[in-house]
Amino acid sequence: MKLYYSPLACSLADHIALLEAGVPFDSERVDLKTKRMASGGDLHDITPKGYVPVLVLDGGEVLTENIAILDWLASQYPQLGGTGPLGRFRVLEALAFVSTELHRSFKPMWHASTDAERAKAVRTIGEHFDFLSQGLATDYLFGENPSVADFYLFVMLLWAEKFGIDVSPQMAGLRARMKARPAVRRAMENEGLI
Ligand SMILES: N[C@@H](CCC(=O)N[C@@H](CS)C(=O)NCC(=O)O)C(=O)O
Repeated sequence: MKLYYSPLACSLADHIALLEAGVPFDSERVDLKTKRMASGGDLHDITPKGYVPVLVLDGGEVLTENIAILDWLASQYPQLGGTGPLGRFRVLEALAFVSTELHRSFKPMWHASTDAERAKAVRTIGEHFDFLSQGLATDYLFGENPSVADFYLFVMLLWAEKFGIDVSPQMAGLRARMKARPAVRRAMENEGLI
């Protein structure tokens, strides 16, 4: 398997998942502005979508879209997924929320935008984190072990930290617990974040 990633991009969730699973994999860094890969190639040669994450499977199939990649990883390494009859769907529900609500809300923070757009984004992001905090009584979203949804949420919590957005004690606690995990430290070291 080979993961194409960019430091602190949403592909960090997949990077963490692979290291948490403890499986061998290759990875290659991509410059998102130029689409140049560390080896010198162009990301468009791997996928015409031109964004990360991209996971190339051992059979050569190219998998894109974070929800699909993370769900596929959880299907291969069940310790990264949910449990019980609705387990997979609760994790997918959380992945979709993180992707289509939280991740999308950060766009004005990363791209050219007005002060008003950024202020609105900060409010919306805060509401989404508060929603996830409600009733969160366990260390991670689905119990005492993290799932792929926690890995994606963690990236959003790192983005909140980067942009100085306050989060609830529950979200701050989840972020701190994630940061303390050896696989998370390794992923962040590999990406040059620590
Ligand atoms: N729909 C994609 C979006 C992924 C995405 O937004 N990737 C960002 C990094 S977090 C990216 O590569 N942006 C560069 C670009 O779109 O040119 C997914 O859910 O995987």
